Amino acid sequence: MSGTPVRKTRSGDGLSRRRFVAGAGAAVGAAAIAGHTATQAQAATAGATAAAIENGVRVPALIIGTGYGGSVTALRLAQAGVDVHMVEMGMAWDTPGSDGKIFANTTTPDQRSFWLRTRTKQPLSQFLGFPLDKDVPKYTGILDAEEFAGITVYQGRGVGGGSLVNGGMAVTPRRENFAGVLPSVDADEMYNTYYPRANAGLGVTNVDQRWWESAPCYQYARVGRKHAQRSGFPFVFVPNVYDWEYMKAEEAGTVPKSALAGEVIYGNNAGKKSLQKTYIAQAKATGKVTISPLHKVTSVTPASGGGYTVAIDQINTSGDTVATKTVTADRVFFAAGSVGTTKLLVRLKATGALPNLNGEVGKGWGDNGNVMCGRANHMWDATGKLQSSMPTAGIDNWAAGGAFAEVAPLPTGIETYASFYLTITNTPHRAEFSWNASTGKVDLNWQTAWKQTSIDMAKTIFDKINSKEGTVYRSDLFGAYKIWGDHLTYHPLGGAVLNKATDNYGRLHGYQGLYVMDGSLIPGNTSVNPFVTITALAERNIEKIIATDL
Ligand code: FAE
Repeated sequence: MSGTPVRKTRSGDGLSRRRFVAGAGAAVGAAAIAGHTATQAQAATAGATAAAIENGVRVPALIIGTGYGGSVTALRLAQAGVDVHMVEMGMAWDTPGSDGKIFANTTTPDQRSFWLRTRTKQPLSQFLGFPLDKDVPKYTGILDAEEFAGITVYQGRGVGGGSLVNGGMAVTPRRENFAGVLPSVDADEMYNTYYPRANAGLGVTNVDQRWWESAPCYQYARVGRKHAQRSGFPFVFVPNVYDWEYMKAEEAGTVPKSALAGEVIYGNNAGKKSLQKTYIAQAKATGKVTISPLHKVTSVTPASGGGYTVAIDQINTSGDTVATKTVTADRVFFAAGSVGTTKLLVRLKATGALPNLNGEVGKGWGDNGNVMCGRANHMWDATGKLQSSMPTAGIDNWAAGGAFAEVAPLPTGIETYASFYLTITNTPHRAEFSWNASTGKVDLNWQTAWKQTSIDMAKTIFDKINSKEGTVYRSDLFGAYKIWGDHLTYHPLGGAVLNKATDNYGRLHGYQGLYVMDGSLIPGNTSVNPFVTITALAERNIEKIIATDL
């Protein structure tokens, strides 16, 4: 008997469109069925802060962005005795909205969910043929779906960057793949010192496998394991930053549900150790770190008396500029994420603010080979009504097929019989950012057709599984009759590549005192989910910079 995508869940089987609320989570996607009334929560007013950076000040170190690279940099500089100012365009995310929660649920996006959009742009745009996106008030929400020609790049916005919205899947690449990830970096140092330091700093731990084996919320992952192994693929457990004891308590019903309520891409209200709870908390505790949310850096240029003049727009929650500030910084650390950092550098080079940046700036950008898909299982392979939004496992076919597939949740609250995957592939394609003087914007020359390489690599896993199991791909998640989620990435990497645009430690060529500290250093691919590598590389680089430059 073969499972078809729609048979078991359509309304004829007792599920009306209105009753049904679909969501997809973790490093996956999200959806709220059209017609479902979203929580019209007043969003968090977080953002205004008494400690915001003041116009005209001179600071020793200014960090642009508060994601992984920025947070590591802040903590280590502060521990070395340096006063640090972090500038973040997103909100602080420390104040509950009128529903009592800081973050919106995955299944009911509201204005808190998207960055300055009037309509949601959910990674899973459809379910059973119904479009899922809906109108929302324009607001400085948590997830940015930034559109370039041919690709939508999802990124976290707020204090904590991508750690606010991601699936917490904390994967160290296999050692044999590392030379392909960061060829100029000493692998021994990374695996002996910096990966362990990053994992400790992030609070990375493994799921209790005995609990996992019987937990209803990981039935989907156990089905994923069965199918992987029956087709001969290695199934690997991967660590996460979620607090497993909290998840067990969620299951027991003794604490408010977060992962088990499907919370992920619009934030987790409990359980996940985002950077706010790890590196940033530690950095703040030094007393030497100031964070200015809702402040966006617009320019960095050499100051006449030494250091750099940094122009900053303070914005309100509608995205309007309410004040413009100019400060001077002895050193500036670009940690605005692969897209944020690269857009700034490309514009500043082209418009004459930083003309000495080299010709590598803007190059080497990749999507970590991301492609998504779902499979329709047979009825005897139910994936569970209750699904934890935190992934715990992957299917490793990197060596043979160039694909590593995260066994991802689809936490809809109903039985869908679907298996869902975010696959990272060994794509060779790299795009370049360039300045478009006529539009005054930075363009990316990504080609839609390049995703076919990633699809072919993902198919080395899923064609085989489908053939073995007698199952089919789902074709109702990314558009009508569209199997592959090939229009997006969750993992932007590159644009200011290590040892090319910068030296081998992130110092930008052409300017003393300017550094790149984030995912833009990594040339387009990490072979697994990227944030542990971004964190470990930042640990390595800042240690060197503190030892030699300060
Ligand atoms: P990032 O974390 O993006 O931080 C950059 C920060 O800079 C952001 O807070 C920006 O708002 C801010 N910014 C940008 N421009 C400016 C400006 N001009 N002025 C001031 N601030 C600015 O950078 N990775 C994993 O390893 N495991 C996962 O399970 C996983 N799941 C994901 C799920 C989703 C939905 C998404 C979107 C990503 C996921 N990722 C995952 C990717 C991961 O979050 C991402 O690689 C890192 O967050 C990138 O870290 P960076 O430090 O480079």
